[in-house]
Amino acid sequence: MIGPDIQQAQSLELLQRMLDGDERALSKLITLVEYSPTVAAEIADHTSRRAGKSHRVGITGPPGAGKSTLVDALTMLLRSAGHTVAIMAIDPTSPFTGGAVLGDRVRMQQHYLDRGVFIRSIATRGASGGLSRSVRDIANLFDAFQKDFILIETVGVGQNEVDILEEADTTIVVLTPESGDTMQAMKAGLLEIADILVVNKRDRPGAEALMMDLEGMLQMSSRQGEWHGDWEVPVLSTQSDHGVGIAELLESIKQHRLAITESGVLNQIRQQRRQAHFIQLAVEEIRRRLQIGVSEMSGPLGLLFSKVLDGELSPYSAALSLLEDREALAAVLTRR
Ligand SMILES: Nc1nc2c(ncn2[C@@H]2O[C@H](COP(=O)(O)OP(=O)(O)O)[C@@H](O)[C@H]2O)c(=O)[nH]1
Ligand SMILES: [Mg+2]
Repeated sequence: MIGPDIQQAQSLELLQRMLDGDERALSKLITLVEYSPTVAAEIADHTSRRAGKSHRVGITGPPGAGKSTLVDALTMLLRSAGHTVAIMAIDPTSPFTGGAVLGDRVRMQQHYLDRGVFIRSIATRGASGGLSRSVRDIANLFDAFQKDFILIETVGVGQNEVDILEEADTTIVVLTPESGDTMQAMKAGLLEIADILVVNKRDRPGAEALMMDLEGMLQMSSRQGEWHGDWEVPVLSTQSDHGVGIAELLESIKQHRLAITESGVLNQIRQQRRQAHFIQLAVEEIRRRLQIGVSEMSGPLGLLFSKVLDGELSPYSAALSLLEDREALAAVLTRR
């Protein structure tokens, strides 16, 4: 067990080395940040001042749709255009999908030899303080490290994915002509969050029909709103394992970035993200302090809380009177 002071000194030293361009320091820092929200908090001021340059691209879609293959092809193209890339692969810890991850690793191995690419897997389980917390903090590290593009590949389709994709500036939803995908993605609300729709495996039968279905769904969907500016979601097709359609995809990503930058939407989503993050952290901290206060059962809060336990006060009115009782509230909030 390392003491908190040593840990803090260590993380600040690693941070300095990382900011000087040391990839090994970046790697160690990611591990620290992933497992310790405290470390993440300690370095956050330093990283957030330097963040904002990277473009964050989220790639989601059902397992087997070809997300990893697509990320791979996109990375090669980005590298050949001289951009630096960081890849965050959300690793499922489920035994059912474990095999696919191994395949991803082998394929992505080629990029490990390339210093312009940094690859990191993030476990879906074990991340302290939640997966979205880790993704956000690690993306900020990549950003501070001045990567041009951060590609975030999620595992599948679900609420977890939607939460993670809050971090993305551009969200790509990958589907295939294979049956079942589309309905599942629709149910998970993926069409609502897509900035670019990709039909991968266009060499397979049904690709054209799927593209037309998607076009139709987009026309009917309610997603056109101020949030997305006047960006029109394109439906593209790719054959990722042969690099087909990837140049068009990259062009579309760049156009989306340009559109949201010029319309001010990028700035707006980044501010909303910071606001949501601020509220979330404040609420978590207040909850933590309140919990300590409640468990100690002393002072004005203890008095109030014992009335709740006895049934003399309902939790409703106790909660409201706590907020109106300055003394009790101060006793809670100033606790550490
Ligand atoms: N036929 C065909 N197969 C593809 C294409 N893209 C990827 N694949 C294959 O689909 C399988 C799943 O791909 P993967 O990238 O691991 O999917 P992920 O689970 O979404 O990350 C792999 O065997 C790929 O080689 C494509 O465009 N056409
Ligand atoms: Mg994958």
